[in-house]
Formats: sequence, C-alpha cells, structure tokens
Amino acid sequence: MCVLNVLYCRLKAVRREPGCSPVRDVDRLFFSPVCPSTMTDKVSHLVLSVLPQVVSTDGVRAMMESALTARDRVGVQDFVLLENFTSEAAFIENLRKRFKENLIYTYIGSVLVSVNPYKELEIYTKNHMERYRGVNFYEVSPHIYAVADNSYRSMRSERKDQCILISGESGAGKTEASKKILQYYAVTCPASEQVQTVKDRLLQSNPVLEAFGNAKTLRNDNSSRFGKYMDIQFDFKGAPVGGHIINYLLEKSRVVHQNHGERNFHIFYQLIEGGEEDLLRRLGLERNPQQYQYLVKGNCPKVSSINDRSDWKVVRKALSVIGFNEDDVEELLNIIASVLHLGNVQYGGEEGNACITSDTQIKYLARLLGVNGAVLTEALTHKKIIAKGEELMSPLNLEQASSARDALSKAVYGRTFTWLVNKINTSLTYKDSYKNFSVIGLLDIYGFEVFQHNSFEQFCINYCNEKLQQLFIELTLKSEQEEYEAEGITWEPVQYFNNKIICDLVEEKFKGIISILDEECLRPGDASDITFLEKLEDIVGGHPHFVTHKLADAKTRKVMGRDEFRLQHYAGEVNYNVNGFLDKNNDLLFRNLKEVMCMSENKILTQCFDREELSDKKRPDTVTTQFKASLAKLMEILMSKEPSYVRCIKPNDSKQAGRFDEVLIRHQVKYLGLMENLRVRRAGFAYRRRYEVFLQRYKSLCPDTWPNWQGKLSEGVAVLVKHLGYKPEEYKLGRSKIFIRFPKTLFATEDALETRKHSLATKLQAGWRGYI
Ligand code: AOV
Ligand code: MG
Repeated sequence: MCVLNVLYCRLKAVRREPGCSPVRDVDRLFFSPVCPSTMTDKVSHLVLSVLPQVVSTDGVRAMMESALTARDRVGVQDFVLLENFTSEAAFIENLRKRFKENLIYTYIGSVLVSVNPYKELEIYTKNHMERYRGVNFYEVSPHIYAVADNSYRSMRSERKDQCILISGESGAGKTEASKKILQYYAVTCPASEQVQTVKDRLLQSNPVLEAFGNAKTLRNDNSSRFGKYMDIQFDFKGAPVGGHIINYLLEKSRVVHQNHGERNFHIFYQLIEGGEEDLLRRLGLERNPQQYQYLVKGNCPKVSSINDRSDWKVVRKALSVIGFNEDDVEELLNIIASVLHLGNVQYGGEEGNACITSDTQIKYLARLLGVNGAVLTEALTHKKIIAKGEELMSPLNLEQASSARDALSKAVYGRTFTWLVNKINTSLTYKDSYKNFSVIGLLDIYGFEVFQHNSFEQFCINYCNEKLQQLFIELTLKSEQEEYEAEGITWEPVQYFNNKIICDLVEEKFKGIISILDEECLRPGDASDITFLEKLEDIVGGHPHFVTHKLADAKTRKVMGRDEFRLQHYAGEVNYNVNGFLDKNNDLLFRNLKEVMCMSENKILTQCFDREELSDKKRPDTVTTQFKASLAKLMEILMSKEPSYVRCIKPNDSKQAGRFDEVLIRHQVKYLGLMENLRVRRAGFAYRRRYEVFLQRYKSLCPDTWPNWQGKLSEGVAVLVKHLGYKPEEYKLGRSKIFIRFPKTLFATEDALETRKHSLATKLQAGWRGYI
C-alpha cells in the first residue's frame, strides 16, 4: 500500500497544476468496475505517456508491479470491483485478505463494511483524520472517517440532514464506530471557544452514558444495554453547536439480576473500586463488590479488559465537563449507592408475612434516598389496597416483598438513567434562539443477540434490530429497485429476503406478539406467562417464523423448552423463555413505593418521581407498546434524513485479535444482505440526477444547451450527453432523471467542467491584463 501511496502523492502534486487532473484518471482506472483486468495496461500507459515528469520510467514500472502485487495481497477496497462479484466465497476471501493486513474497512459502493479487529490499530490519529478531510470517497482508502466526512460534506453542500446508521450484532463494533465518528467531528470541524465546550460535552457524554448504560455480557465486555440516537447539530459555518440524545429501553432487569459470567452496569464497580475512601464511607459502601447481592449473581466482578478504577476517574471528570456540580454528583452517587443497599435488604418473617431482618440498610437508604425510614420499611413489606373507598395495608409474602424491592431498584435506576440523558441534553442545548442548524444523527443500538437463555430483554433488542434491518432493506434494496421501476428503466430485479414478515409478526395490531402480550397483561384473572404462550400458539402458531415446543418437529423439540417460543429472525433463530414476560411488560411499581419516592428529598429523585403520576388514573402503556411507539418514531426520524450505512461484522466469538471465523462471518454476510446489496449496486447506477439539476450544472459544456435550453428537459439532457460522448451503456434516461452507471463517466464530465472554468478564468485574466 505504501508504494501506491507514493505514486498517489506524486500524481497529486501534479494535479495541482491548472487543468491537470491525472489523479482522477488513475482513480477511475484503479477503482472502476469496468476494467479490472486491463487496469495494468491502462494505468501504465497513462503514467508513462502522460506523466513522464513525475517519476522515472523504471521507477514507475517497479511501483506498478508492487502496487499490483499489493492489490493481490490486500484484496479490493470496494467489493464492487470484485471480478466474481456474485460469489460469496470471493466476497469472504476479500474480507479475509484485508483483515489479515489489518485493513478492516471495505466498501460496497457507499456502504462501509467494518470488521472488528479486537486490537488497537494506528489508523485513528489526527493525521489520519486530516487525510480524509474534504476528500472524495474514492481518493482514499475506506475508513469510518470517510463516511463521517462524506455525511458532513453532503450536509453542508446539499443542506440536507444526514444520519449514519451503524448496525451489526453484539460485539461487532457499533459503539466504537460511533465514537470514532464523533471524535472525527470534534477534531476536524471548525471551533471557537464556545464550540470547543460543545465538542467536549459531546465527547464526554460517552463515558458517562457508557458507565450507566453499558455492562459486560457474554458477547461483549462493554455491551450497550440501551439504544442511543444522537443528533449532532451544526451551524451554518459547519461548527458543532449542540446535540440531542434519545435513549431507547434500558435493560433495567440487569440492575437486580445478571446471568452467569455477566456483570451489572459498569458504574457500580467503578464506584466501589475507584471511589475515594471518605466518599465510600459517606455512602456506607465497602470496597468489595462481592458484598452486594446485586453484584454477585453473575460471579464475575473483575473483567480483564476493564479497569474500573481508572474508568471511575474518567467518568468523574466527564461529569464535571458536562456541567454537573458537586451537589449533582453527590445526589447521583447517593442513588447508585442506595440501589446497592436495596439489593442487600433481606427479608424474613413468620406466617409468610415478610419483614426486614436488619435495619442497617434502611438507615442508609433513608439518608441516601432522602425518605422516612419507617415509611420506606412499610412500603417494602406491604401493599396498599383500596377497598370500599378505604385504604388498607396488606402484608406481602417473602416472594412478593423481594420483587417489590427489585421493582423499586429497577425503577430508581431506570428513571435516574433517563434523568441523566435529559441532563446531558440540557448541557448540549444549542443556545441560538433561531435554532437554525443542520443535523447529523448517529444511531448506535444494542446489536442482535442470542444466548443460551433468552428472555424479554433479548426479545425487545432483537425486535429493534429487525426494525433497523427493515429500514436498510427499504432504503437500499427496495427503494433503489422501485425507483428504477418508477422511472421506467429496464431492470432485472435482485431477489432478497424482506424481513417485514418478522416485524409484522412482532408488532402487527391485534395479532402480533406485542399485542397478544399486552392483552394478557391487561386481562384480569388467570393470565400468566404460560397462558400468554398458549395464546401465541393459538394466534400465530401457523406463522412460518414462529414455533413452540408443542408445534415443533421432533428435531426442534429436542432443543426447545416447553416454556419457550422460537422466532426465526433475519439473523438466526432464537428461543425465548416466556418466564417473566408479563411482569416485565407490565413493569409495575406498587403505589406505596411510588408515594415514598415522591416524598424523597433527593433533588434528582424529585424530578424522576412526579406526584402527578399518583393521581393518574390511566394505566400507563406497557413496556413493549412504548418501545414499539418509540421505534416507529425513530424510523420516521431516520427516514427524514439522508442515510449512510456502516455494517459491522464480528470476526469471532472469543473476542480475539486476528481470528477470522469463516462460518460466523459467512452467516453475518448472509443475514446482513451484503451480497444482495452488492448485486444491486453492481447492476445499478452509481449516480442519478434530476434532469433540471444535471442540465443546469453541465449545460455550458455543449453549444446547443448553452446558455439556455428552451425545449423539454429530457431532450436537452439527451443532446448534452450525446455531445459529451456518453456511450449508450454508460447511462439511461428515465422519466425525470438521468441514471449514470459508473462514477468515471460523471468524473469525466466534472473534469470537463473544471477545464472549462479554468480556461474561462485564464481568458478573463488575460482580458484584465490587456485592459490594464
Ligand atoms: P457493539 O457496540 O457492536 O456491541 P463495541 O463497539 O462495544 O460493540 O465493540 C466491542 C469491543 O470490540 C470493543 O470494546 C473493543 O474492544 C473492540 N473493538 C470494536 N471496534 C474496534 C476498533 N475499530 N478498533 C479496536 N477495537 C475495536 V453491543 O453494544 O454488545 O451490540 O449491545
Ligand atoms: Mg454497543
């Protein structure tokens, strides 16, 4: 690659001479899908005949040879260039070659495919950022910075809001990619002192949200347990002036339970490992995670890739950059500590009625939560019922009391997380009263996941991934092909799997899984997780993507529990255990616990628990219904913007550098629809322009269209391209647009325009001189 770079740099230097643009020619030949086999001849011819002054002939030949050997070794940087582009084996081989050379990025046209290297690569330095700034996609090697820069330039030049959609399964590198993009903007965009503050806050929101919203899972040591959509707002100068984050469904159940080998949210361990002595004393905490019931379930307090102590320092600093004062931090940590104390509240009791066996925790809780200890104790052991207009306190049994306690912990943590996002949003608010800004949105959600045991949380996460895949299909495969159809362009349709059928199975009104679940949640009487399963069997039992133990064939039955249903997702099959589905979907908190929290003196909690909630007679929407609505809104947001895609691939399941697990990768290439994506891209047209736009831009290149074309636009374009020498196979004329197959055709036209401008400028200058 280094030889190629030398060649490029030299050619580039020459390009700067007026009227000379050999680099584009070389680019075209190197990267054009038309002539990979004749590339050697054409490039050598070009270099030898056009640019003898650049390097000596022998030098060029040597460089060409090494460049081609290098290309053999490192594969092509755009899959579109693969000679055997329909072959999945060739696709995987190209990925492998590049991965081996630490080239983790490859394009399919404008879509970036990224393979997680599981090691730090020297490709994210400031120099790298500079290399991608303001440079065309094809002029530099594929990179996440190129995607970031391209969106930025499109936003500025076309004044259209952008979004970058990052997808891939758990551990594939989505969060890392989104951080790289943010860093790119922070470093390369213009900045004043005020803008610098916004940049710092945007960057520092990451460690804070990761501390509270990420955790170690079996798939990823830093797994996002919430979905995040972040708008970065840019003013007319292109400087980032504000931001806004929308968070999606935090996996709250993790606060009270973790599967074996997993951890609770990072912040708990950071506080215990890194918190200063007197802070821990004030919070009544010991420096030992094993002391806390909520931290021992996964039996995994330490993770080799994580340094909780140093992360604590980073988070503390980030909080102050975002604008948290000492009081805010204190109140926030009081809440985190109180969750740990809640987990240690133990119940005992006679005749089945729960009572709290030790009041040490209650003392801390009363102080940290700012509530009355006795009232809290009663709320943790009783349920308030209203009978015949009278309020009665009914004692809870041990199981009920434990789940009431856990419900409180989840509610406190979950609401605090939302508060945190709101607080960050306040600190990122653009102060300009006209609110005149353009936006680049970054979407980083939790990736598709399958564990041995999958529950309600995986169901929600995987549903969210189905929606995102659906959007990708709609925008890249479906709409692309529909546009050809609408424009009357002859086209051999590319077949692809449309996962809409699975989205419908989950979310359709009345007969989708969510609506069946809601119905069971609202049904009084004997509704249970098992009746939910039975209802599913009744209503969606015949669906091709759904099966249960009862409905399965003998082979599938062997690997399914009686309390499970299986969904055949776009990314693979997952068995979901229905245990807990109703409770988690209801997400109820006993009224008296809410009342206690509404009396809290903790300033954060007073914002989290609003008294109005107590007088609200309407039952709140269930978790899945809220989630479905928020995802529908997200899709609307994303559809209103110009999308770019990053498709992340996980190379192996053991989080190891250098291991390319072909089976695992082939599976991802398949379900991400990358082959179909490539086929549409190859058979399709790289550029399309509305007739008026095309004519307006290039009309000066043809005497018949200059200065104005009076006839039909399509005819004007036909005259123009004929004059430019477009060959019939290079373009097609649709109803309202011209479609151009290869980038090189448009590049040539752009070059012609540049040359014309240059010669005009020279003439003008000469004219001036004569005049003076
Ligand atoms: P995810 O966001 O896609 O999973 P992450 O972005 O957290 O995955 O990546 C997982 C881990 O892979 C990171 O913690 C890094 O160790 C490593 N990694 C990813 N990308 C890179 C990179 N470009 N360079 C070096 N290391 C990388 V999840 O949040 O689980 O769906 O819910
Ligand atoms: Mg993530």
